[in-house]
Amino acid sequence: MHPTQTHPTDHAGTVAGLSATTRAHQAHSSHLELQPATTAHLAHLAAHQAASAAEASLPSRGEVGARPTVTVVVPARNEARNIGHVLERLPEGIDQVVLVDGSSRDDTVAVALAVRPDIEVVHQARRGKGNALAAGFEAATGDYIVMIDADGSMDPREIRRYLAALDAGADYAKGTRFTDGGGSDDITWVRRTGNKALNLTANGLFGTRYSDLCYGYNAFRRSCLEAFALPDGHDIEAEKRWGDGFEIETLINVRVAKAGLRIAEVGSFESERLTGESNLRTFRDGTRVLVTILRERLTRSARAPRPTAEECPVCVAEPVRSSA
Ligand SMILES: Nc1nc2c(ncn2[C@@H]2O[C@H](COP(=O)(O)OP(=O)(O)O)[C@@H](O)[C@H]2O)c(=O)[nH]1
Ligand SMILES: [Mg+2]
Repeated sequence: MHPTQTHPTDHAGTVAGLSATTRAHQAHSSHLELQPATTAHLAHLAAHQAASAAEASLPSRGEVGARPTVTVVVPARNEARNIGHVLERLPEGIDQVVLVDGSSRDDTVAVALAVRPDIEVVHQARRGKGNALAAGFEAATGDYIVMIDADGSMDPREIRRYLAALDAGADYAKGTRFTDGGGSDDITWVRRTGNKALNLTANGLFGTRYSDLCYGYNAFRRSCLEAFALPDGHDIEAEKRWGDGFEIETLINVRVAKAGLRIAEVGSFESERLTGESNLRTFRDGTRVLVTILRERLTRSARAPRPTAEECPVCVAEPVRSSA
């Protein structure tokens, strides 16, 4: 269990040009985090911090250790026509951007390097978005790690909301299309219904209150990587391993909850992918998600007692829904 703690050198606290009111609120918020706070207080706090942070770019890095560093991991497979749009919209001040190329047959890598010459290109050993993310996380050096798709469906400017949620005390900031500040132009009726059913199943089995189990725009403290316990992203194996496919988000969500980490939900709007076709096959991948939920439930740590709201205030018991 992580202790409730303050983060004196956080993003919201170091964004240049914040108003005096905001600074006063932040001083108050540091105090609040030491108290047995109610989830309502914390929800209000996170929303306020998110809104404040949204007004500015990320702070420049400045002195080493002045604030948590940020890595953005972008899995991409044949996204040459979309990747530039995403990279151009990343907020300034990101410390590291990792592109994980899934053996693209188009110019994804060349376009990414042209738009962002400092991007680090990583190759994955096996197939699938999950394997791509595992390989990307291994290359990530940031204190905070953001995962965002390359198809243009997720707005990079929302990254500030996620970082504000981490600054407010969450270990894991989980994007959701189904809350205030969220929505989707990309999800079909079948996928929405399947996601809802899988979401209910996971919540029932793990005591979580996720509202969007299968969404891939999330951010987390690097300390979460231990709880993710993903298969080695660079281990060359012929067969696909659990976690290598589109079940990756579910695997992460469930393992974070099992580890008792602090989870905040962050409203996010999903647009249609800019061009091209989704790689996801609804029934094949939906089945993998369901099997993942059941497998995770059968492992021993799944029966660990859930943290109470007091032990884990910004968490699965009552997710914070930031709006920015
Ligand atoms: N590196 C890599 N990226 C992938 C792979 N499969 C999907 N992606 C990327 O993962 C993101 C989400 O995939 P997408 O096809 O849009 O799925 P959807 O959003 O669920 O419809 C996109 O950026 C894809 O390019 C893969 O096997 N390897
Ligand atoms: Mg997509």
